[in-house]
Amino acid sequence: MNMMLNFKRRLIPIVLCVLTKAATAQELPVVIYPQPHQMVTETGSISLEQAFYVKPGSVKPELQSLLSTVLKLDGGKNVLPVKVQINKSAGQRSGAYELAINKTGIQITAADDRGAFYAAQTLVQLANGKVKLPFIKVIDYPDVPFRGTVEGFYGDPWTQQDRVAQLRFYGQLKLNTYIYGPKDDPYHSSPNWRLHYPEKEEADIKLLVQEAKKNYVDFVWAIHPGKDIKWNLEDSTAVLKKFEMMYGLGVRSFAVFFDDISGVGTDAAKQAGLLNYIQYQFVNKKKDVTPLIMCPTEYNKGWSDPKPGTYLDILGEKLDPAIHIMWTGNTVVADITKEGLEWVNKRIRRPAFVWWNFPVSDYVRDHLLMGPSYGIDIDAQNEMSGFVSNPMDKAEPSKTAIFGVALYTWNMKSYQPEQAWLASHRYIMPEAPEAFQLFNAHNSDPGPNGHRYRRTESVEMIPYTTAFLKSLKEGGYAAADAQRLKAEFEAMIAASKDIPLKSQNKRLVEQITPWLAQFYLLGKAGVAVMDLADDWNKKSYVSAWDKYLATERYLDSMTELDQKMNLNPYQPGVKTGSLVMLPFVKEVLLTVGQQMTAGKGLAAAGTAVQSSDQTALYTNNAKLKSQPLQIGNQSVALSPALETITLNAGDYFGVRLHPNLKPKTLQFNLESATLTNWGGFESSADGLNWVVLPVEEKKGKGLATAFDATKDRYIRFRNKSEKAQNLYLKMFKLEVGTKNEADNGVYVLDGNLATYSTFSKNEPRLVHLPKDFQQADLLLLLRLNRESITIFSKDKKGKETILYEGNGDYIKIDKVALKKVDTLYFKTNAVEPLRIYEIAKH
Ligand code: LOG
Repeated sequence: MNMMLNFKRRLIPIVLCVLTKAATAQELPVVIYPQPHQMVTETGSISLEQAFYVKPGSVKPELQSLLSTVLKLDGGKNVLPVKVQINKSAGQRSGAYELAINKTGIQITAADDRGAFYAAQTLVQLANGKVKLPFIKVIDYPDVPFRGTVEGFYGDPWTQQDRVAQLRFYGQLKLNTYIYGPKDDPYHSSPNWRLHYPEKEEADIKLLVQEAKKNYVDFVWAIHPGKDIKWNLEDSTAVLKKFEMMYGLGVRSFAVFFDDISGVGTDAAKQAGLLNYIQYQFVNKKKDVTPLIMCPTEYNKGWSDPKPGTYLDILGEKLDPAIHIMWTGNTVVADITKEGLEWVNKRIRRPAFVWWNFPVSDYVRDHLLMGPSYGIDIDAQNEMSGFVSNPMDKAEPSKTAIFGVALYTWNMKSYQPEQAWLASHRYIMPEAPEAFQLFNAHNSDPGPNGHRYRRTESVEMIPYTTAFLKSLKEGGYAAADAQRLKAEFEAMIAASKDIPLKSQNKRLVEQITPWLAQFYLLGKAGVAVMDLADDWNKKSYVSAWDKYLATERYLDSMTELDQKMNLNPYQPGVKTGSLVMLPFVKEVLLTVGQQMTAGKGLAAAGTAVQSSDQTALYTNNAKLKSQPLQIGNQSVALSPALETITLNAGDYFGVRLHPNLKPKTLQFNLESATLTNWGGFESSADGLNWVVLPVEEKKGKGLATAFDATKDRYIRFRNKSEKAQNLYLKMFKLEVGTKNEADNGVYVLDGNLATYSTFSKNEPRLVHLPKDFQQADLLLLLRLNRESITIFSKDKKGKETILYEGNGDYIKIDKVALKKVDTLYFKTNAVEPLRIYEIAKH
């Protein structure tokens, strides 16, 4: 699924096959985004000091104002004409145009006003930052008729300012479609889809429609009535009435969404009936409304009934052929392939209108998806009527991916994902393109998720991280790789400062701020860990331990930030570099750590954790089988899912706990009014014998506390009825504690630096030493935060002998001083917890 991309870091503008006949050596090649279908530059140019003339009234005002941003239109001597003609000869498709610049002036011939606007956009890109316009001939048109975005995610909808900025961006990149359908707008969906928008929202929408018009973008207003629609005349009329209200605000494009619903609303024939009704009663009557778009309930192959004559075939047969049907691909979040589209097109009897679920992040809210738009088939042009990207709730950062979608949908065959991505950085953040690129390169994979959708990340670094780790594990030190990696971590620190400092796009910076902060810490942790490896290689042990602790402090800060920022109830936290760079830092830390203690402790004793011991998801339900767990210090939760979950008879989901953990409280929200009529909570010690777990519950929400804390390891919810049932997995969270306050020795003598024992002022520690430790020189690896500790022994009468007092982290106690004692005692006045990582034989 993940095609590997080979990115070259190049920041000079990428030449996308431009035919440049006579560019002189000093001139940069002409680059236009999206790449025109034909563009020929000729010898000669016109100075931008030249005065131009547009015949009054010959062009639309928005075209006039666009042209005036780069051309002197105020007349003067020796003026050259700008001639604009609307003429079908320029191509049949809306947006097609021809642009010629030569010694007689500028000529634009376009299929429609949108085409003329696009010609002017091309002209603006030709002129921007230049002193002259090249003689040129451009023949251009879009490959996909409807191109743009669908604001169709869950979570905070975009703000008015975000949307205005998006519409302008679309105009510049020749995108013509913006579908308004944020799941969390109650007037788009249930319960309020039948109602008027409040005045303020109405005014905002009116303004947006105007802004969209100025940018030749169709503002498509979508309704999502399926959760509670009744298939009667009253509700059909309610939809029509709502559309009339929106029409009154200026909206001329409409959609009806039936995704993510259950119950009577999912009936294909009824849905088609409603859409056809709108087609006849509204669209056909209005004359100035663009083709209707509908999102089906079975909107991807994975969730479609494959049997002939079922849902998709019914839609295909019954839905008026003028109406578009949306499709997300083989799964909810998926690559778009020609074959995949062919499969659905046969059933729906028309080319699908692609709803691409990228870079949407509503199912992985702790990640940013800043990577290239790849996995979209450049042979699929004829299989689609439209292509819209569902973006992140963060509008500005989504532009990176949308830029790629603009290039892809305009000129598909020429589309190169990685080159488009490289170009996007300069286009979106011209003040700091290198920093933005570096940030994006390490913030692209969504992490493990229920949709099993993954992206490449940190591609350029993988050869270095792989080679370095391999050598490190074999006891070597790959110096050149180390140097490259350290430089990358340093660049990450610099980028995290450069972006906010230099970028003019304050909104973008604001929206990625938590990730920038996290990126900074990752850079710091990376530099520290590379220094650790270097010190270790040079046998500078004391300094190495210092670097070990420094790395860990940065990692701790990352954990802390992850627990404090972006606290949404779905996937809280802030992840960065989570596919390659962060695991690399942790792996180096662990590897050097193991080498520090290798052969010196009880390394072999019980460090390997049985996989059957690990806390894990426990389910037999197909839709949930990849649902990630959110494991915290004192909790284990299933990551919430956005869509309806159908549990077949006997289906269950829950968790299996590590044997050392005990369940305390289960909190759940499954949003089903009839939950306990058909399902129940259960617990078990072995996954075989189950007992009913009593719960306090109301409308699918509630808690359970009556656990057998010593025995219960499995906790689940099960459909006990005879038939399939629906629910929403909003929350399934178990508060847990540890069974036995573990013997400090377990953590301190395990030869594993990843585990440690903590202690502070009022909780002194003791560690029983095994026999072979009692007569050995000992090395103690601690973290004291510059506080001091006392380590002492006691004789039979309780008399204390101090073995160490001070604030060193790397402490040696020799066997002579130790005098064969079997217990070490630790005491501190520090308030913040201190750590004992390891006691090793030295
Ligand atoms: C929703 C959409 C959501 C997306 C990604 C469609 C047609 N509907 O699973 O609102 O943003 O997936 O989470 C969806 O994709 N449901």
